[in-house]
Amino acid sequence: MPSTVLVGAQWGDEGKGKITDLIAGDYDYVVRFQGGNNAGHTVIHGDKELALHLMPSGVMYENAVPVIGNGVVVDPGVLVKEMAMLEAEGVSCKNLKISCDAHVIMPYHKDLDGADEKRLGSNQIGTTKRGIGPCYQDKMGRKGIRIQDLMDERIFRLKLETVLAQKNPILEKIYGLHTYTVDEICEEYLPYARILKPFMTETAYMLNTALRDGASILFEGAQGTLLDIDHGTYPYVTSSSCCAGGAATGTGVGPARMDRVLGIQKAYVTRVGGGPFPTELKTADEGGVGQDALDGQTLGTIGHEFGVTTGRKRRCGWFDAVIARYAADVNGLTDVALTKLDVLSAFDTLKVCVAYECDGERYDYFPMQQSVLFHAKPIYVELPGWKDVDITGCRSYEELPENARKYVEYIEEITGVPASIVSVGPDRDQTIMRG
Ligand code: 2SA
Ligand code: GDP
Ligand code: MG
Repeated sequence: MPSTVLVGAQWGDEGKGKITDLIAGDYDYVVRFQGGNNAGHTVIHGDKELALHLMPSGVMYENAVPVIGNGVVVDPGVLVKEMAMLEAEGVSCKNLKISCDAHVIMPYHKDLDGADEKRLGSNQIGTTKRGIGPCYQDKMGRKGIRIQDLMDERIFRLKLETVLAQKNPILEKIYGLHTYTVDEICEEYLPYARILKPFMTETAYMLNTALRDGASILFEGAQGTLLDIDHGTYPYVTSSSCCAGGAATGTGVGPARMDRVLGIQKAYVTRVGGGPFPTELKTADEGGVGQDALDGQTLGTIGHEFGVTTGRKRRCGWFDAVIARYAADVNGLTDVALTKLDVLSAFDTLKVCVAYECDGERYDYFPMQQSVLFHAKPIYVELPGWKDVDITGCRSYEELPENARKYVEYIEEITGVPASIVSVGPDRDQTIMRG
């Protein structure tokens, strides 16, 4: 198996968990490279749905070593709970490796995430309030605390003292929040350190050595291209590098070692949180009207579009080829998995956005200025659907109704990327592999 980078090609929740879980058994290592427990990846275990936030989806296979790379931000309390949940479900976490260089989410990061959002008022990003942004800020500001610091009480206390001398006045005077002592943080975090210490690893060395020995790696992205700190709809983004390039910096494996970049894209689009979304179909409770509101409602209801981490309702819209082409470029996608095609069985007619229009200008490519994206009107092509034909039982491409195949092929044609996988349901076996 060649080493593969798997990334979200839209705004997250494209079904990365399902596809990672599906193919992880073919790899020796499955590595998360960015984000933290803002992610919510759904995998099916027996007849149960499990939500993974920090654990790489490869944990479901005994032969695939799950790795939390240096680019991830780790809330140790969440990780310990997730490991306990998995063990209780009969999923062993004994092979987990956690990078010694991954940064640790501290209690004040979570406080500041919530408080920052409040201060933004109507311009809120809509973060998951898990402390992700503030933790990455400290990493870049060179005052972060890493997993290796957490494992050494003397260093942990020293670093905390320095950082709290700066954080406490900010927490108290600017945000009116309570302050922390070194002792109270140690009391909460050191027991986690004791549990996690056996898993701490020099993961860059481990992965590169494994590659030299012929091993294969699946790099599991979280969130998605349009939420990337550089390439996304800034500032309505997360604080990490969700695109394929992040797999290199977030693991210490060079890009030449990555053979395939698999984008995961839904057959329609969703987004959680604020920010522009040209093909959005606002539902009545979001202020939408008419057929668009009904179609948005149908996508959300049939697709069960609710956040896996926060339970928030996801905004829904038609497939957007402009962002798909952009995702193909900024990730260098070799192929895509087109997911949730079954959800579109609810419609008579399907719309695909092929370009935008703004102030009399046509945009076939992702516009340079975000103000254009905010005001862009989608230019749609309508395609006939396959209404009420249940495709969840289709296991080969030929079994799909003709209009479903035409929809897949139209998307391939206008985005220029082959759909090597088509997903027709949440279960592992509800998948069509196209050779
Ligand atoms: P943050 O918390 O700083 O990363 O939030 C910044 C933006 O990134 C979005 N974001 C996400 N979007 C989709 N899915 C995510 N994971 C969860 C899921 C989301 C949930 O799987 O459903 O449960 O709400 C995720 N994580 C971050 C976020 O909405 C902000 O727009
Ligand atoms: P991720 O963040 O990209 O891993 O995606 P999430 O797990 O947050 O959201 C995707 C949701 O869609 C989950 O509930 C999956 O079980 C579900 N899902 C994945 N693929 C399909 C599919 O092809 N059809 C349907 N109906 N559901 C799917
Ligand atoms: Mg998700």
